[in-house]
Amino acid sequence: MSSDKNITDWVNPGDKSGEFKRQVSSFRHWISRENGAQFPPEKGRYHLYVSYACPWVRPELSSKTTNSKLIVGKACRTLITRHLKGLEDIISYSVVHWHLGEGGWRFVTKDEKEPGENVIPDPIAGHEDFTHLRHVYFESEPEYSGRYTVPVLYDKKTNKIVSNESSEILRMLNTEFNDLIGEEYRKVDVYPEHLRSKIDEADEWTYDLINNGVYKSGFATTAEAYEKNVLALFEALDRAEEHLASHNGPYFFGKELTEVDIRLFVTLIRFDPVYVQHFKCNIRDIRSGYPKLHLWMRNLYWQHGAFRDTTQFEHIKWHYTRSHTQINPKSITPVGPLPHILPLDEEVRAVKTAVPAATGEKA
Ligand SMILES: N[C@@H](CCC(=O)N[C@@H](CS)C(=O)NCC(=O)O)C(=O)O
Repeated sequence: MSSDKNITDWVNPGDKSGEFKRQVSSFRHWISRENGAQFPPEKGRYHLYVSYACPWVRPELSSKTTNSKLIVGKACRTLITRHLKGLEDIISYSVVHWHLGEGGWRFVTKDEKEPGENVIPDPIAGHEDFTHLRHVYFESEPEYSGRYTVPVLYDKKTNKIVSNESSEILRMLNTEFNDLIGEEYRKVDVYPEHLRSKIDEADEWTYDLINNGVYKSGFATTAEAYEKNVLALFEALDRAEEHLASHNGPYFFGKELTEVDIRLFVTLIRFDPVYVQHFKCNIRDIRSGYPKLHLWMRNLYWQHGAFRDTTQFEHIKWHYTRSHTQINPKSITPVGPLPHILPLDEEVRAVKTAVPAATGEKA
């Protein structure tokens, strides 16, 4: 990113539409099992740089779960997949500091203690002087001029970034390490052949209107851009709610957990705690406005360590409310909603009254 730009310039200041346009990822190599591949799957060779704050990331899961008012675990797409596929001993990971400041994501210093596992200085040998993720980008490409985004899949052998595109990283983790993992993990397939066209179709609208829709609403710098995007976002949430109502869960496509669950979860888990107020996505919230989505999300969270343990609400809330000073200049983090996620068998009052069957109670 050139030095005359601010990190908070999510919308190009010269862009009269006021609309946020996400940049295209620049590192698009693939780890591949094919003979002669430039990046073959190997135990211990690759590293994931992630942020617990960012829905695009994929942190790791641990067996122990902390569940207090403010801490609930750690999250993200690529990390969820890493855990589901049993790749913990094969691909290492580390987490950047939750604050996104000038110069982009930074690593914690040796003396800093932030919540969550693996929030550590850059652990790669030779990176002792790297204070920011941008140093990893420059190491790979000295002339790099884009944004320094997470996640980054990094090759420790060649000191190159393999990919900074989470949807592609997710697919690599799903299949390309299958020769290195046990049978129980090999059979986990979040992009199964028979559901591919449905997954692709769902990914398309859920990505544009929901995952990116919250950002397009929140980063808009004109009322027109905001209103257009927030209305489209809620229409898409209505569509997802109807979809779930017509499928027998617990997952988006019924009995099989797919990448649609992973991709949608990371946005919906942030919805009530952050997007409702910070990005003005407040036509409804999930807990009182979308009973099916709410139940689907809580099922993933409470029944699967891969989702729960990768959700770190402190990183999530602090990141958005204290990094986006163009939206929240005083950096005050709203306390609620409390709890950040409801237990599986509890509903907010409005839902209990309207849909008694949701909790099994009589009206
Ligand atoms: N296409 C990328 C987008 C990733 C992305 O936008 N990451 C955000 C965090 S959610 C980021 O790192 N932003 C930092 C910046 O733009 O300076 C992906 O899906 O992997």
